[in-house]
This record gives sequence, C-alpha cells and structure tokens, in this order.
Amino acid sequence: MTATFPDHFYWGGAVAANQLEGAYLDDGKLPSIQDVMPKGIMAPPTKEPTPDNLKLVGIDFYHRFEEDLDLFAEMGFTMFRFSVAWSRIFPNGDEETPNEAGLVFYDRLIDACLARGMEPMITISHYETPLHLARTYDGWVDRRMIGFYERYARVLFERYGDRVKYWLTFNEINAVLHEPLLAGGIWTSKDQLTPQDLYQAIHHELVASASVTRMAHQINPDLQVGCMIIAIPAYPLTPDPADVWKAKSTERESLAFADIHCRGAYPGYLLRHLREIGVTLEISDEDRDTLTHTVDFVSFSYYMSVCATTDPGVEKGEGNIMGGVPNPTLPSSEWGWQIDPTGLRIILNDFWDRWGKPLFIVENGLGARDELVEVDGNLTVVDDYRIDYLRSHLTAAREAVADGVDLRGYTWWGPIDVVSASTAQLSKRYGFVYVDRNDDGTGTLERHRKKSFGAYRDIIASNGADLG
Ligand code: BGP
Repeated sequence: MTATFPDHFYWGGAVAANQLEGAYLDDGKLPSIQDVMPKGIMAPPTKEPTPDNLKLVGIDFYHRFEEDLDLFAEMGFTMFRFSVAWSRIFPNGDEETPNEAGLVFYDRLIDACLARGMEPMITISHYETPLHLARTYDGWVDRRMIGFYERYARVLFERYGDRVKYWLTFNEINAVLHEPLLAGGIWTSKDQLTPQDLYQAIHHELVASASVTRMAHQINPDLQVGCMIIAIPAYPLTPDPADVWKAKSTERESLAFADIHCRGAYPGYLLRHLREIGVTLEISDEDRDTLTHTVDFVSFSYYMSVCATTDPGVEKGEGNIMGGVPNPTLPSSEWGWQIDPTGLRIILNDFWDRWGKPLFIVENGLGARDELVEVDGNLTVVDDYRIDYLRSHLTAAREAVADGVDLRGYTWWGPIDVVSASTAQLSKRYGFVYVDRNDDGTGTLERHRKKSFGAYRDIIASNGADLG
C-alpha cells in the first residue's frame, strides 16, 4: 500500500526576518547582530553595519511581501513560517515599551497570510538578537535576558495570539553550542568564551523558552508552542562499538535541548558531561519549576547527516553549523552538505519514539547555484536537482508517516531566495522563486518562478501523493 500524508497536513515554506526583510533601520528598528555579520559565521562581526552586508536590504521583503505571498499562495501553501525581528519590536531589547510601528508591520504580514489561507507559524527568536543586548549584556550569558525575552514574547502573544496559533521559541537552539553569537547573542568571541558562561547562557535560554511556553498557555490555552533544533543524525563511521558510542554521544549534544523541552528536566547524561568539564550551573528552584512547562510539539531543521568516529586520523568535512565526518556513501551539495533523504525517515522515527510529541519539519532544502535562462519567453531556472531533493525527502517523510510518526507539517527552507545564514551569500539559493540579486549587491530584485515552483505546487495539490 502506498503511504500517504494525513488530511490537513500543513504545506509551506519558512524564512527568517534578517535573511529577507531588509529595511534594517525602517520604522524605528535598530540593528540586530545580523546587521554586523556581513560574512555570516565565516568572520567576526564588524563594529557597525557595512554596505557589503546583503542583509541590510535582503530581498526587500519588507516592502514586497504581498507580491511574495501571492506567489506562495499560487503554490498552495497552507502554512508560512517566519520570524519577528526582535529589534523591530524592542529596538534596543531592554526598553519598557514596544515600538508600535514594528508591531504594525507584523499585523499586516499576519493578516496577509490569513487572507491567502496560510496559517502563520512564528519564530520568536531566529538568530537576530538586538545588537544592544549582545554588546551590553553579552547576550544570554546575562540572566536579565530572560526578563527581556519574556517581555518581548508577552507583547507578541497578546498582540497576535488571536490570529497566530503556532509559535517556536528559538530557532535551532542547539546551534548555540557551536555559534554562540548567532544563536545566543554572545558578544565574547568563541575562543574566549568559557564553558561555564556558555552553559549558563544555554540554561538561561532554556528557562526563557519554558517560561514563555507557560505564558502562552496562560494567555490563550489554544496556542501551540514548540522547540526547534537542528537535527543531524550521526552514523558510526565503522561498526566498532567505540564509533557507535561516539555517534550516540554526538547526537545527544543536540537531543539534550529537546529532551529538556519535552521532559522538563536536565537528562543525566548532560549532568555528567557538565560535571566532567567542571561546569557548575546556577539553577534556582524557580528555574527547575519553570522548566517543567514542556512544549506542545517538536520542530526541527533537517539538511544532512554526518558520521562519527573515534579515529583521530579522520578529518571533519564542511557542513552546516555543526560539521561532522563525511559519509563515503552519500553525495554532497556544492557547499559540502551531504544529501541523505533516508536520514530524515530515521530521525522522524527516532524523535517520535523518544518524545511522543507531534513533529513539524520546519526547514529542509537544497542550497545551490542557479542559472537564470529563458524558456518559452520567460526567465526561469531549470532546477531539477532541487526537485529531486524535494521529492526524495518527502518520500522519506511519507514513509515515516506510514511508520506511525505523527508528522503535522513541512515547511521548505527559503521558498524564495534569501541571504544565507552561514555564508551570507545570495548565490546559495534555496528558492522555488528566483530573486534577481547577486553577491555583490547588484540586481533588480525581480522575482521569477523556477521549474521547482510547479513541482511543489503539484505536490501540494496532491497532498504529497504526486512525488514523481
Ligand atoms: C538553518 C537556519 C536558517 C537557514 C538554513 C540554511 O541553519 O535556521 O536560518 O539559513 O539553515 O542555511 P544556510 O543559509 O547557511 O545555507
């Protein structure tokens, strides 16, 4: 029997404010950390925003979102995941009152989604801590961040909670382990940051996440709040049990974050790790109580898998924020991310078995260089490689559903080309819609449907039955 997706499955796309909105100082916004990261994670931040930073203009979504949402509606999206730029709402982050003009922008965006039949899913914090909080407080190292974040989240829930049901607290919260500035707003450079400060910052983020989960439920019991992690299955490079254990430990670095969100307490294996590296966390009784407020669902990004080995002679490959040992059986993208549809089925099953909570794939996609060509008088991209990626991953997800996994939705990363989070390039494109903007900042910003646009539209129209 062919596997099928459930009725009412959500189909859509996902983006982050800093990677597409542009308008980085409009209507009272102040810079976020992204506005001083012109090279993404590839270089240290600059002192001030510099013109070579593509994110300052992004793809000008701030002014063109109606037209872009029309394209998403044409593909049949029923969900659109986006983030709120914290520094539009609280420009410095530590003000008492929010910036009304920033709130109005998201009123308009939410209403535009609803008018087109798309359920909004909001990421409260997606790699875009207000710059002032990073510089003045060292981001999440400072416990006062919990209060700033709670105030910000309360404003969002009270303002939009009547129209927005699905919320994610932090994008890829586990990325803070590897990229403390990006995911923790921590200004101290990676090589200077102590494990003590890093894990205390992580603790503050986890408490803040649980605290606003409780808050959302108090404000409106219908709100659904999820955690969001980077999901990267780690396979043992060899059958040597030492490699198997290494793979398990590698996965646990990430799973710990969702274990805490789902079970409401630190797992024993993480407590052991903290003891072994000499970290003593400051955890109050109130913190422990707050952590018991667990999430309604688990969401994750999935791009790739890695291998793990204890052999010191094996080199790590390129890759997503986490990196890892390359798998000799898998092909790679132009950026070294290994393409592994079966890995998606594996983690969907693992996550369902582990937490028994509904799951959302809120990011999945292929970053590739695209060539704009003319076909039948229209400019387009013949991106069969992206269509293959899409179909193979959805086939794996559909198998997981047949395995009994409670999967609720799929939002492709970057349904329209956006600036890359890791490399800050525009040439690393994920979209079904091409945006005419180049790495040197040139381009008309015009939008063009790629071949994959029609493929995704057909998949959605058939509720995932038509996977080629
Ligand atoms: C995830 C981030 C996104 C996104 C995506 C693709 O890690 O949540 O913000 O950009 O990866 O990564 P990149 O843009 O680096 O190719």
